[in-house]
Amino acid sequence: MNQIILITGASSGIGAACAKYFAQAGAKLILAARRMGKLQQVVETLNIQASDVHLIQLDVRDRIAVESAISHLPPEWSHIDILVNNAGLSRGLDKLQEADFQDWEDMIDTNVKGLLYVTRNVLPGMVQRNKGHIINIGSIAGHQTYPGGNVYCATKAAVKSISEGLKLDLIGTQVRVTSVDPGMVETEFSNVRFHGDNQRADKVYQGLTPLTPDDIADVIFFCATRPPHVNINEVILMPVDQASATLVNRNR
Ligand code: NDP
Ligand code: 8X3
Repeated sequence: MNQIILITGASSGIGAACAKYFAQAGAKLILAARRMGKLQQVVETLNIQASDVHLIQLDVRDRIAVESAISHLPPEWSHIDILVNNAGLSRGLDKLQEADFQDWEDMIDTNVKGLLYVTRNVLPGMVQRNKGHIINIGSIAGHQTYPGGNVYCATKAAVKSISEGLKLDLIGTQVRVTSVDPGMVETEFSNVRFHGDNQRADKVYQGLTPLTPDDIADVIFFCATRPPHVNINEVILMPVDQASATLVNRNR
């Protein structure tokens, strides 16, 4: 695969698994996240030459930093073929009337505005070259709202609308748009949601077999490697033990 892929949120979970899948296929990787040390740890696990990976310490919530990072890419890294908009998080699982304002800011600024900032800076080059693929990581939370999910679900519903809007706006170009929308995947997601309460996070996956980050990366890789005339618009996947956002079999 002679392509350059930018993966946001590559320091953990689904983003790190995507780095592995695309590295194995010979892609050149631009990996972005806030925790540079974790990005470096991910790179150490990859079978990749140092010249085939470019790390960016980036907070996608910072519009100026995003613009600067993309516009200052070395020329050999500037023609991005695939963007995986994966950076995202949930904060809290509280009733709306009791929720924390900062949790809302974190989710909306990262999952919606951050995704838009990165896309807005990468997409003009794709349109100009008439080639590229935007892969957004949505969620079943964008399709179904669950108790306490209010704002997180709203951000993922926004991702769904943004993906659909992009597909409309890109008609007439060869740029592809895909939304990959998982159910429960065991990553740092629940630790982040519960502000480091690992016991509460572990309970989310108790008694069931959740999806793994590799399961999602496998689907993302499949979407990215279809013939150029094929656009996979949306993939929804969940564990066999999950039937909806709230109906889960915990009898494993
Ligand atoms: P993780 O917490 O393991 O990974 C999240 C990644 O996002 C990390 O690499 C983190 O890096 C990065 N990130 C968070 N905030 C920012 C920021 N402001 N700027 C840059 N990077 C950021 O969770 P997942 O792998 O599960 O999550 C990846 C995506 O998948 C998210 O969009 C999530 O909503 C979505 N998703 C997850 C599901 C699940 O059940 N796990 C199901 C459906 C969708 P760092 O902290 O270093 O910045
Ligand atoms: C993550 C899946 O069900 O916790 O988006 O919202 S869920």
